Amino acid sequence: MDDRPASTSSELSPLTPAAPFVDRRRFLQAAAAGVLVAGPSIAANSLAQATDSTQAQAEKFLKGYVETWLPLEKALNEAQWKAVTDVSAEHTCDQVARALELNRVVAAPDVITQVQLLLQQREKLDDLTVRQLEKIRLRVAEAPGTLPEVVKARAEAEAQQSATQDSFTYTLDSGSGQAPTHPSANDLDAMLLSQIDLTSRRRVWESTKAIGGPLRDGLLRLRDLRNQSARALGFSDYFALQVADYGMTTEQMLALCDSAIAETKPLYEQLHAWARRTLATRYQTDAPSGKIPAHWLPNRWGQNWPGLVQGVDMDAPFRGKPRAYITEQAERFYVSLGFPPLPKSFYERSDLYPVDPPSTRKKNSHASAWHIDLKNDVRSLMSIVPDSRWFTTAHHELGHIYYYISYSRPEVPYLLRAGANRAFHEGIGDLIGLAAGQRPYLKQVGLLTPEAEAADPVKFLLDTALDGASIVFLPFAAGTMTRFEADFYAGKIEDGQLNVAWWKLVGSYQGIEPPAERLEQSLCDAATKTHINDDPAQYYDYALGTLVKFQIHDHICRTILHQDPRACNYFGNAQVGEFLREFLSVGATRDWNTLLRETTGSGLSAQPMAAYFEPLTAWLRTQNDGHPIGW
Ligand code: X8Z
Ligand code: ZN
Repeated sequence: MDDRPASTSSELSPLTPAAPFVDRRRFLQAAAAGVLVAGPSIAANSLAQATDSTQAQAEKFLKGYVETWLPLEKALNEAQWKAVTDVSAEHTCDQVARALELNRVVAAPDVITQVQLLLQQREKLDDLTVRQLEKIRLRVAEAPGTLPEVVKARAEAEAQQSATQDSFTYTLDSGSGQAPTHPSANDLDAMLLSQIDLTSRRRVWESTKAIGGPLRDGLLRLRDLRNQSARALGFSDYFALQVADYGMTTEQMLALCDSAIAETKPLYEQLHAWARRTLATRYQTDAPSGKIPAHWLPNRWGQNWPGLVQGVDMDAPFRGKPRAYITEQAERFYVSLGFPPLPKSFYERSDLYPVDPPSTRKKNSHASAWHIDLKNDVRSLMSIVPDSRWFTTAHHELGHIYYYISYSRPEVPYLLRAGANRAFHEGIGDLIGLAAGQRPYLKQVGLLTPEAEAADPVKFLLDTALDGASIVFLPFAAGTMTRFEADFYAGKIEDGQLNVAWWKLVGSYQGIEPPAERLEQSLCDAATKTHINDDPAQYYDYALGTLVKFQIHDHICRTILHQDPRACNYFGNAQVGEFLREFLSVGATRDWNTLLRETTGSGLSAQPMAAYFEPLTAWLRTQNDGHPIGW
């Protein structure tokens, strides 16, 4: 039974709709200057029939829009897929050409005019129609046809930035006079996880940061081009445009993120104090009394801290398993909940593994999920090696894939084949990842060593708090990343101060410091994080997705499974599957706040996440007794 009242004081700040984005003055000026000339286009006839009702006009407009947009969108997705799975000048060029072709039509000046005119009469339109028009409005601001030069320059700069990033070769100095090596991102991550010599660790960490320098100028240029697009449609900057998809302002989003950080900060401080002593013991040196040096941590950005808990070696059961096992076992979990098996084309078209030599093909090393045609062509890009991190990531990516599959049905218009919001999309796979990390399930499928099975439950909880999207992750996602991008697009960071601004945030939110001063011209540490380049101004999606994950998990455990949220088993439970499909299958046709409330009985809240880790806080306080807390 869900006994929590519908609205509790622990809910994060209530949301009010963001101010309408339409800058009437700018729009009318453009119209007067003759910029908004209707040419032959998808919208040309839709408002012509004065006798039609506004609703009928809108429907006609949407029909024409979708008919033109969908094939072009599919062609662009195909071109982008080729560009990220096989970086080449030809694929980059093709991607730019497809993007321009799409933009010319879907963000044409007359589309802008018609969408704005229709939205001015929103009270005459049904909810589903308004939602679709809103999606077009936001899409238009990505590439307004009124600024053709900017749109072209941006498409080229985006493609170039991705190509620079995805083709980057890491170089690791041996430190012993021998020739440097060229490890993959996976190799570097494995070294950060296992090496205990601090000099070697620093070399590895620094080599992971070398990618930032070549991306610096492109990022600055992209900031300006992205801002110009968004501002042309009345948004204060590009960050505000991305946040508008939640119906929120930048200030509301930052306040929401800050309150989630504040709610979990006492536990983060305890974890931080415990981790710096644990790491100091591992490296046989003194524990810092303040910030943790970045190269001490087992992740390039300190966004999670896996492998610190003794007796909880989650990688052991994966050693020696075939790499195909990772995705197939994740698929079995979804299928056990009543989701369909993945289409055959998923396995034929996805790119799931690192490139095997002798091939020299370059591909993006970060995981992603793709909905190529907004129907049943679903694919994933990964670089799976059999370990626990890729196991969690595979569940995350299949979460996106099963979301795509669930809302690809005739009742959901193509324009609304998206998550209730982007955080929902990120949260679903993480939810199943959290469920697949529970000991009863791991034991059932033979993924629990006897040692881990015997470990104190609090040790398991500790590992969950440190790893994945959880307590350690929040200050990075909701703090460092979100604040950096908000400030960056708002013009609050000077071009010559990117590293200074980045490390100030890392220091204050995460309590982490670089091993030495970071030079400004040759390095750009923010740009080492792929999302800053190719998924801009959206990282709060993961922070809010983390809250959504714990909120839904808590609800499932309490009201469907009647099991302890920290030791439960979803596997094979059809009722859990039905519950999930009910809200996944509506896509973006419903207001996300209402949907979350109907689904879990509460608005967005960090409380279920804090409650999940409650036993850990008491344990850490005892462990840290007498030691400094904070930085
Ligand atoms: O980027 C991702 C996914 C793809 S949507 C693998 N994640 C964030 C990251 O790696 O930084 C998942 C958790 C956070
Ligand atoms: Zn994701």
